[in-house]
Amino acid sequence: MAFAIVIVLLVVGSVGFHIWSPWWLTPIASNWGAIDTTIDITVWVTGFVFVAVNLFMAYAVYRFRYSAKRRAKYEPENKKLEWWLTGFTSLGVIAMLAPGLFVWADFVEVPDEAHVVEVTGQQWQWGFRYPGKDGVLGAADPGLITEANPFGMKEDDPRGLDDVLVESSLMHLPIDRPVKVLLRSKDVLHDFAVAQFRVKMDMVPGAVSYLWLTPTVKGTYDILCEELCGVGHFVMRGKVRVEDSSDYEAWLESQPIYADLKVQAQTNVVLGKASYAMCAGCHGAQGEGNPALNAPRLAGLQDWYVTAQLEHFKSGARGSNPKDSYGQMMMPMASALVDLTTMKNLAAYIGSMPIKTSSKTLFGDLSEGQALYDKNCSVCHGGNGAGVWSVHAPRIGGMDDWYLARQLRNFRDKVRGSHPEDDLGHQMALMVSVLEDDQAIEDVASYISSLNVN
Ligand code: HEC
Ligand code: HEC
Ligand SMILES: [Cu+2]
Repeated sequence: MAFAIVIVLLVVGSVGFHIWSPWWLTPIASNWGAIDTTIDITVWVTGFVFVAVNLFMAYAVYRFRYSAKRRAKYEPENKKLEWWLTGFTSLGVIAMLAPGLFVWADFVEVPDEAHVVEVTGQQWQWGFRYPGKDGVLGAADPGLITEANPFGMKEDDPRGLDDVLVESSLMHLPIDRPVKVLLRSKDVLHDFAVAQFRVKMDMVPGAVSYLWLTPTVKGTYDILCEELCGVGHFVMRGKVRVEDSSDYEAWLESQPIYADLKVQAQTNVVLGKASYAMCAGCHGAQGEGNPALNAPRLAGLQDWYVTAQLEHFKSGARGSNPKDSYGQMMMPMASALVDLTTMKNLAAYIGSMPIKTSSKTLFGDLSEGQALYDKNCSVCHGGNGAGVWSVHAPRIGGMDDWYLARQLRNFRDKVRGSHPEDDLGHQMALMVSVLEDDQAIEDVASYISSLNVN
């Protein structure tokens, strides 16, 4: 009897939990309402079967409970009942699967008027490529990827020259226009998923997969990677903004195209050296840094990292936090740099500075620090801290321990990496959570600083 009541409570509880659950589908923002319908059908079919089977079981437990007066009757075959059960089960299975086939047929058949956008996935970032005026993407190949050519563009393909290359995790889409999203991975398996669009698709290295949709509601939605792709999988986050056609066109117009980027990739170290005069007062003539002025060593930093930081200081993505007093010293310096070319020249000069070892100011436990570093940091920053370009992690090995510790505290305290445009800083801030206290920060900073990068 008690058992029968428990089963009934289980059914009532499950149905109640389903109705009052806070975890519902996100509001839909695309044309894929049909996908919700298939999910609803599945919930109705499985829900009905769940309730019916369990209530029947409760009834049977109660109705045929033990009684000394009753004898069991053995009845192995019941043709009629079996026909009914087989029929009902088949109907249920067909009801669950058939609608999905129709939706899938739509999902793989892209309307002719769809415009094309390419999404690239890599450990652990998103990138986007728009075809430009000609409406056609140029040929690209992951084998051609270098620091100067992060999208692996085929140089001699004229169709690629006007391609818009977006190296940020914010994707833009115009509202109410069908779009075919081409999916390309630069390294391992990833999966592009936007819950509000009800779409997801694997990205397979060596292949181009795709999906299509029509965004129907303006707003900004999360892009998640839904394929375990290494230690940084959980920080592989992007956003997609659905906006009016005019806003979208204006944004697209303001983005650099491949032909421009190709020119900018040619840097001039001599011009960079001349601009460096205004930096030397704080960072030292050789980029050796100056602890008294809180200015870190720059010699050893990679040019791509320096350019990115200067852009961030200029835009306020780094340094604008009211608690970031040191970053605020740097902001006006970056603002004085007129354009990206100036920054790239400066970065090229800084990248050419000879690396020196820094002096020791912290005395953390090196073996503790090494254990922390090898386990949590080396995948991105490299075993010896030299930095890894493909994941945008800069050189930290051999750099000033006081500066490293300060940055780690800044990441932890959300002084750095919390600005919405600072994707990489945000990624790093999530990584710092493994360092439990100031002691751990001191240990790991001491260890990193002791690494010999040369
Ligand atoms: C008034 C002193 C001052 C001047 C002048 C100055 N900086 Fe800085 N810079 C700083 C300080 C302080 C920091 C550290 C910010 C922090 O702790 O977040 C910094 C940080 C940086 C960083 C970030 C380093 C890293 O590892 O992330 C770069 C790159 C940089 N400066 C480049 C330059 C360049 C290039 C110039 C010349 C255009 C320049 N700085 C001029 C004070 C200065
Ligand atoms: C998922 C890859 C990843 C992992 C793992 C990672 N980092 Fe980073 N780290 C980055 C990236 C990317 C940046 C550059 C952030 C930026 O561009 O603003 C960075 C920046 C830093 C900086 C600032 C360097 C400077 O010159 O200002 C320090 C210090 C740092 N990381 C230390 C660590 C430590 C210590 C660990 C281990 C606890 C770690 N990182 C783990 C990706 C990673
Ligand atoms: Cu991924």
